Amino acid sequence: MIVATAGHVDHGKTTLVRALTGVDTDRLPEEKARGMSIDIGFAYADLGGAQLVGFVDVPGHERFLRNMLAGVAAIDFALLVVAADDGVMPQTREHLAVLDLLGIRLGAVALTKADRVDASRIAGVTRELHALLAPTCLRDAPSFPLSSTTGVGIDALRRHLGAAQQGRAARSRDGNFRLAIDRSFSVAGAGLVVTGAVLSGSVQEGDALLLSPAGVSVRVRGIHAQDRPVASAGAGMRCALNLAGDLKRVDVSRGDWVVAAAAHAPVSRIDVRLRLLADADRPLAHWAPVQVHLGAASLSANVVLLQDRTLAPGAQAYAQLALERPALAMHGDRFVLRSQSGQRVIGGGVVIDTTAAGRRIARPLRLARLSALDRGEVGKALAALLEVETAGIVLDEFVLARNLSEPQAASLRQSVEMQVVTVGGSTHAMHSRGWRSLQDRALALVEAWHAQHPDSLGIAESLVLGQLRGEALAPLARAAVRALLEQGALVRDGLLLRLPGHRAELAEQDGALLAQVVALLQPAGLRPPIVGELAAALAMERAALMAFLERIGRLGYLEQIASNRYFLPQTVTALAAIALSLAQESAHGEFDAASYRNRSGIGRNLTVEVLEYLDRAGYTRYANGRRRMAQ
Ligand SMILES: Nc1nc2c(ncn2[C@@H]2O[C@H](COP(=O)(O)OP(=O)(O)OP(=O)(O)O)[C@@H](O)[C@H]2O)c(=O)[nH]1
Ligand SMILES: [Mg+2]
Repeated sequence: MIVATAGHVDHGKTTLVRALTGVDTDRLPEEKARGMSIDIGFAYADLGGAQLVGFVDVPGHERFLRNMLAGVAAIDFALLVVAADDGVMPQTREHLAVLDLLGIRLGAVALTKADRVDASRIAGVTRELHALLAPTCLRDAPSFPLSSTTGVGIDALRRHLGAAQQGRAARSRDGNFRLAIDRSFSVAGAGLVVTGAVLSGSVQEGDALLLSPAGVSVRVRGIHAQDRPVASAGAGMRCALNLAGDLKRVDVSRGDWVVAAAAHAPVSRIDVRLRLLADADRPLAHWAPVQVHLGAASLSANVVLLQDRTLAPGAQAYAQLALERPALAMHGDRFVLRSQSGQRVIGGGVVIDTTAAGRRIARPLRLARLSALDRGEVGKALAALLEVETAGIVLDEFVLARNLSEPQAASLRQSVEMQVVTVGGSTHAMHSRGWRSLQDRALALVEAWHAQHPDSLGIAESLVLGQLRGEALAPLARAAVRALLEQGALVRDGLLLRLPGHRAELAEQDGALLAQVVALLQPAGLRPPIVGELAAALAMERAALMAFLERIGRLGYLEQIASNRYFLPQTVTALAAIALSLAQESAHGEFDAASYRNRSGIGRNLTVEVLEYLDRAGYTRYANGRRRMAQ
């Protein structure tokens, strides 16, 4: 468990932490000289639980609010410190607002300096605090009148903290590891050490992680968790990690992260639910400049209001944060906003979506997405998102944004009514209803083609996929066609799709001439004769034969490879299969023209024509002298 102090300057936070733990968290010479905390300090105490309780002592002075915010980013328990003589002061309110924006429900009030006042004053301040806490997440926090100088009341608070630690359910270690760095330093002989709170997941000695957002690979040489050397640690602990790696040119500082590789996804726009504090001076305007505190990071940003033109004090709305530089954020992360002019806390909220914020999406769809994703229960959120995103979603993005573990993702796949399609390592999903209508639509397209072109063998697959593109993400559209082929609801002939019952009806003369052409093409295998040779063999005018081939080609009986070459559909299929097997055999899924020529044996010139045709037909993709399969 991690406990953080909060409260007005000089109200006795540091003295109380020392009374509870024996540790003076004011370590900087300047802090000692001024008798005032400047940066966050750390201490640990054994309160009878399996682990030590970690304390983060924050500075109360308004000038060091930024440090306070870095300290409370990932705490479990808030210890609001109020001096009984002073009572509620500005930073009492401001720190309480921060704790409320962060959604911290577990906490207690320490009424310090009780030795300086009488019982009626204690009762008065307690009443005032009760009213102050009532509208916040901390409304149930009990008060402990105490004196850190005489020691009266300290034991009662210590017992309460111990009981809170034991009564608290252990945090889940599911999901990717994320540690928000609040300090970083070099230790002679050991190298780089970073400390911070673990927001999610777990870490073991030897793990390969990334410094983020820089994206530098590191390895974990050693771990201290809650002040003790350990082999592994997880969410809800403060950790010090000794990191190895190529760190000479990296500048690691507060606000950076150490994360599992999968969680390294910096974004410069985040969609959020934002609340402006009721006591904010003025409404928040569109594009207002703000300071965003996220994890231990602090960044400049502008607020893009997605609903009304302004946000009134006390109101809540969906908005987008346009960050000055890329940062890490995940669904459910809390943030606090300060005004850039006054430096006051003005609001904060919850990260809802990091996956679509950078994309251009019409505002109504964005808002619909946000209210879908804003549902707490993950299955409900996914189901609602699939209703909104009728063309389907990249399921991997959803799983990552929620930081779900593999078993959690698997059970999600079971519980939500959707079609999941995995191609080439990425997973897409679509509502089951949408999946069925996508298939119906594909069938309807083929049927309509047959009705309009009774003499055509079928419709080009690329044409069907092109028509489906507006209704489904490309991998889902391709999968829908593939499913219909597997079910036998569609048949593929070369590059064409047709219904199994469809029989093309050619005029008698055309049928006879086609049979003669097929008889010449078939025995030639992968190197069929060119149009001039066919015309000579058939004793026909080249122009007349050309006109016939063009017409019959459009109907799908033959495929035009180059200006003077028509191939049988099955020849095209065989040529494409050679490309596929070359790509599959190579380590990087690529091949060059020379290896295609060797494998096919069709000679250099024809190889060029065939490969260019395969590019055009959408089978292969050319880049830098090599080709890979397009799908
Ligand atoms: N009489 C009395 N004095 C106290 C008590 N607690 C703290 N003090 C005194 O109050 C002064 C401020 O205490 P700190 O613990 O430094 O206050 P703080 O909240 O940490 O201050 P910042 O970190 O600067 O916000 C010190 O002189 C303490 O000795 C108490 O319970 N009784
Ligand atoms: Mg202090």
